[in-house]
Amino acid sequence: MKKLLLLLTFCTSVAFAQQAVKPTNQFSIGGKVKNGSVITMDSLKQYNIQTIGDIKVTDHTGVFKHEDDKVKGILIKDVLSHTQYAVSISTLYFVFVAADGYKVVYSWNELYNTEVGNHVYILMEKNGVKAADMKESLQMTSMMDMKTGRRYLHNLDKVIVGMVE
Ligand SMILES: Nc1nc2c(c(=O)[nH]1)N[C@H]1C(S)=C(S)[C@@H](COP(=O)(O)O)O[C@H]1N2
Ligand SMILES: [Mo]
Repeated sequence: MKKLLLLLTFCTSVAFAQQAVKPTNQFSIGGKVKNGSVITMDSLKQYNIQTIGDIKVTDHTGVFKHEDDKVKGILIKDVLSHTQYAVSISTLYFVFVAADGYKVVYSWNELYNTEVGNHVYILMEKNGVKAADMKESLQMTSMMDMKTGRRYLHNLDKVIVGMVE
């Protein structure tokens, strides 16, 4: 019985543990695209870096976790602008996948056809630290979200373009 309890405790703690961070310094864009590509930390420097300001990060339930200051970033739709799609754009969605497997979704219309898309960034700097020196490496944020933690994705590894069937 004691052994069983120990095993159970172990299993639950593994299930709830946040995975160790794996810094990424590039991400791929693939899926329903005509031209797959790899975006490196270096190639991001060619884009317009905007001063975003401060962001209060909540957890997924809305409880305040921490604040990031002096945030600077690049609009994700600028980075995706070189990508050509193989299908009708209104059915498209983007799955942003982190190195630990955490995933967030945006639709094409959300990014290009609503105000939300004007505030979805890849962070290039926060709290005076450059992205290359952050443990979160390539990090994304959707500034207009109500619960900012949900789509505050650390260690972006790939973008998979999908289509609703
Ligand atoms: N790669 C990755 N990003 C992630 C998560 C994760 O597990 N892995 N958790 C998300 C959740 S649920 C929250 S609330 C925030 C928490 O941000 P913090 O870890 O910087 O406090 O990160 C988000 N981004
Ligand atoms: Mo969370």
